[in-house]
Amino acid sequence: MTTLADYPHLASGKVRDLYEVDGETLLLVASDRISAFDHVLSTPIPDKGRVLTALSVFWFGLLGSGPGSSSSDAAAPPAHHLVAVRDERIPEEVRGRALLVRRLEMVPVECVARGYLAGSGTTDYRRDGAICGVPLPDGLTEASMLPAPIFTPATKAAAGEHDENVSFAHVAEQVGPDLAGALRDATLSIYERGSAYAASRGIILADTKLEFGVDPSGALVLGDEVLTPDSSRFWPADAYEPGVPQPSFDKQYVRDWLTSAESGWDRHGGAPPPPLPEPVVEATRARYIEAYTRLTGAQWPPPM
Ligand code: PZK
Repeated sequence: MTTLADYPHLASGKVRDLYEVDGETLLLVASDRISAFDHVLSTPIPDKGRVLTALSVFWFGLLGSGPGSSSSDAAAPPAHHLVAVRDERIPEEVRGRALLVRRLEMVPVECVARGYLAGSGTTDYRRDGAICGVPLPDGLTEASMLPAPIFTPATKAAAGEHDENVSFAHVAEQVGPDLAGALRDATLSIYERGSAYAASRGIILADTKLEFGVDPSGALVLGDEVLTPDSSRFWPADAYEPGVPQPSFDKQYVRDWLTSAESGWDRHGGAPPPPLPEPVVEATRARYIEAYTRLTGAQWPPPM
């Protein structure tokens, strides 16, 4: 029997953990932890790790081109790193919320595509009239649709810091112009496919962050989790209203409660957030499951 303790721990993010299975293979484990306002909350959301993992698997399938596929066809999406989600090598304790993936040489660029104005994009637009050096027309407002999707890369910050938006020229200096161009093309192509599909299911994919790696043959490969609520902004299309911040599909109950008088928490006061009340946990869990069922059209839970 395999247990997680059999695998060397490589890294942990706020809500995910990475282990080494062998020289070519890693295990990417999604926890039930949730973050809000830059804090990891002390209360887990049951099934969140399984929902995000199942969504990633769904998107890898929809985007196509798994390991072994050729990238010589210019129209084809890049290969992805997913090897298996049901496999003997996945310990039972994390089965359903872990991806077995091909080990890559990761490219140290956060590859963001934006179709709408939100978050740091809004901040940068108001200050510069541009995001990551990409000029935008006057007159846009919070949550506006952009004239066309844009590539807005960022460099991964140290723990506790925010990623820093950078220009395409900066990425080209960092990784070379050919790889920079390939990252931009792949990011925009995945955003176009993903957002078109999400729109058909009543969900606006406002933006998304992707990570890529390079395999031993030098091919660009899509890594990490893809098009999940933790890496993307999902907005319910039927409530879309430019001019105001859009409610988050998944975390809005958490944010609303944490900023309400009832929580007693001051998000700027430096103290950790309090535990979530059970109704907020349950409503949030239901939202994650709804994101999965709405996007995939499948039932929850997926067959294991
Ligand atoms: C890799 N991360 C980010 C994710 C963490 C850190 N296929 C791959 N090959 C090699 N390295 C990575 C991947 C992927 N995906 C991903 N860091 C390295 C990350 C989750 C938890 F701590």
